[in-house]
Amino acid sequence: MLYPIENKVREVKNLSGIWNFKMDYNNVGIHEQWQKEPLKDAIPMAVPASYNDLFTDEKDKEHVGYVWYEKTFIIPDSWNGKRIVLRFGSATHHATVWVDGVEAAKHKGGFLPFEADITQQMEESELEEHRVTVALSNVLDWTCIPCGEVIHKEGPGYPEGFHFQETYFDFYNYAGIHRPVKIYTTPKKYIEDIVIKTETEGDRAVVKAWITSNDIIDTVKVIDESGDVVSEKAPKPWNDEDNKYYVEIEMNQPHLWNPKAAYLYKLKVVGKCDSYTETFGIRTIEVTDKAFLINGKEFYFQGFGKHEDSDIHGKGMDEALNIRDFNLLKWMGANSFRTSHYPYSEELMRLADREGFVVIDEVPAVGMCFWDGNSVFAGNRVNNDTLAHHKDMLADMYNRDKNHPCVVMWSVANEAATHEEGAVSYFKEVIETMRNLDDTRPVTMVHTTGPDGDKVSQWLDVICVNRYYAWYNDHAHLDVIGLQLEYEMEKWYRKYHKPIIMSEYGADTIAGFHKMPPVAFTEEFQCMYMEEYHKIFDKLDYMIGEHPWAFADFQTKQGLNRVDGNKKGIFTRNRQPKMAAYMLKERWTKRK
Ligand code: GCB
Repeated sequence: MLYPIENKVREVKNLSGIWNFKMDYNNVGIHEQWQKEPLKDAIPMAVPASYNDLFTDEKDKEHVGYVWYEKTFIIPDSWNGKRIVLRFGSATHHATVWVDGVEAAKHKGGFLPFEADITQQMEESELEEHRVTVALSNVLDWTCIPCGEVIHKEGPGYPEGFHFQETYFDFYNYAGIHRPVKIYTTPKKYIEDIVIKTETEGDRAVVKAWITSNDIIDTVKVIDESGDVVSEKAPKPWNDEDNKYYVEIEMNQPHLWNPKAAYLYKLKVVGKCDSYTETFGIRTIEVTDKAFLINGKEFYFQGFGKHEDSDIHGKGMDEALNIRDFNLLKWMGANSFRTSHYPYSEELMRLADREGFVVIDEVPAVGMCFWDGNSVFAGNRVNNDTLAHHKDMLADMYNRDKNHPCVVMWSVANEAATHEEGAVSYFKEVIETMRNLDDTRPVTMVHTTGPDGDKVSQWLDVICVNRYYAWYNDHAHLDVIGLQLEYEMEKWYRKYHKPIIMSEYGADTIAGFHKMPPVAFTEEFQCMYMEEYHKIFDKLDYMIGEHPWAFADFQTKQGLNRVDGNKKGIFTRNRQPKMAAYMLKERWTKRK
């Protein structure tokens, strides 16, 4: 799916701003067809944003079920004769969209874009002003990812109708229209999709592009950063299929996209009516038994698992926050991050391309593991619908992010119960699906299960492990970390002979807490904790990366282990440094 851009033949209208909003406390709106009329008693709501933290009342913040959004828009006369598309960057988690009361789109999954072609409706409508209505549900069950369950409890100890949304992941289940809503135009004959792959040999590169278009494509140009057309070629029909074109463009001495030294080319596809310019980078990726190579050079991942999370906005896309985060990453010498635990906004991914951050792109498959020994893959939890949705989300993630040079690896899940028998066929299919979608990037999965129990890593290229020695077990005994870490990593390596990234390790730390000698939750302890890990990373040559958990403190559901959120951030939620930020800066800026 292409990102909406403006050019001489395409226009974009951004519907971000204040929308009408209504809580559907009793979840009756769908039945009563609220979309038929303008919402009654609506209140103002910001888009993009999570709605939860904008309220003052817990009933609103924690509501389980539907909320409704509405906005009016105008289609200018100058758009007559154009194709008109309504596009949501994301709506968390499940949305039905109506335009003037007529269903335009239905989408399941809260972290990827979807769109609706509303051309015909707009052409046939005589209304001056149109109304988009969205019914949005935050309910998670076992048919979607992330999985969840609405728990109902009754009996003498519970008020009538007592229920709540249970989640099995460690971030707050923010909901809302989290990313921009746009209406864009294309000519009626239009370019639908472009897939770009690059290959290099010596100081030459080949850029291959597959174009889906019902417009006749005349030419494809490669444009460098100074705006010069470095190459141009007419594409050929591809496989004699209608609407498909293919072109191969050779380039001499191309500039490579390198980590922290990005070089971005543009591929301009020019049709008879439409044109689209996609950004791409030229870089290679290779994985050996001990290394991850970008452009033939060993790459060591130093960076973070992050979250889209901030005060007030929740998971709402925030360009200022994205810039601040990237500046902090640069300041401390980080070169990479994982989109734990769901694909981040397109705007952030475009920024990562430009700033040269290396990204492990993760699908929202988080929470497929119970810590109490109960099974997730047997019985009536994960089922065929979950698998189908998981595969859909892989396809949507690939279709959205395929041309980003920043994406060097796909992560198909975080912390699934890969020790269970039922996980074997499930993940075999998930990993195969990812590989069938993309033959250019390695595939990983982030583990909690240890090497003895794991049954799926034979199909992965890189092993990612999350570990909290001396935190959740042997709490605060720093002297066990080195021994336990080395013992486990050796086991992983002996079993699979694949490179390993420590994709999470960390200790909750309250900014401003200090103690001598250090104790858990102090800033000193967080530094010492990570230093124990680093000694082992530096010793094992198959360790190819360290991503402390987490970049910044973030909101979670309430729990005995969480004092207003997860405090493992190296930065506070407000993006100010804890002591560990300086420790990591010292380590990462020295390491090259
Ligand atoms: C994990 C999860 C992450 C949690 C973290 C923690 O393994 O992947 O989502 O926030 O542990 O702090 O417990």
